[in-house]
Amino acid sequence: MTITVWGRPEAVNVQKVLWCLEELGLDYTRIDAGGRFGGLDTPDFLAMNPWGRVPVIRHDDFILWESNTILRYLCRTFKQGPFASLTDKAYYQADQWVDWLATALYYPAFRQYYLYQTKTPAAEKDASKLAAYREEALGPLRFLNDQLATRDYVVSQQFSIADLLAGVYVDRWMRLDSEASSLTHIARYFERLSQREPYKKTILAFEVKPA
Ligand SMILES: N[C@@H](CCC(=O)N[C@@H](CS)C(=O)NCC(=O)O)C(=O)O
Repeated sequence: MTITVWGRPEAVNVQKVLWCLEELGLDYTRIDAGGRFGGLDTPDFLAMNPWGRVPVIRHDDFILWESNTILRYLCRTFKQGPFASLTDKAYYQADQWVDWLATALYYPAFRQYYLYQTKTPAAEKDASKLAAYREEALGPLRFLNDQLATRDYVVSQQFSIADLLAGVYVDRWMRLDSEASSLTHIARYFERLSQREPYKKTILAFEVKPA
């Protein structure tokens, strides 16, 4: 059995997949692709993902792209580690949060704030624009904060694939926003995740700072 992942290790969507593989305790090979490594427009890469984005995963001869689909595939194919006792209902409850995190929190609200913070040089940052993006991101972040007031992980007391999205976004929030800790349940959740070796290795090991 071989698993190969194409993607640069600091990219949000790639990190979710690498973190998942580490949680599952699977061996895999990662190949640099995208960003400064390029390679997304070659015929070989486009044959795997015609949309030309990372991550892409190959499990033996099975190829998949779209990070959240990859997470669903991995946790259902390899029912081990934190997914060892996953029931169908628990899976769908987690998947509901995957969709919410991807569509209500990340696109476009949090992504807009995150990209502006990390890509726009300090001297070019417009304070009112930054404040408006931040306010937009705070809507779903406050909702997530309330959810985390009564449980250790996004869905329940059990780690799930929803945490693989939330954990990556929360990492950016905590490291980019000077007042991030005011969302106290998110801050505690970040501390909790930060104890996990797979999180340290695939998320915390990479620098995140405002441009
Ligand atoms: N919806 C896709 C988004 C894929 C995507 O946009 N990936 C980014 C990296 S996070 C990418 O390939 N950017 C071009 C590049 O890295 O050169 C997913 O979740 O996999």
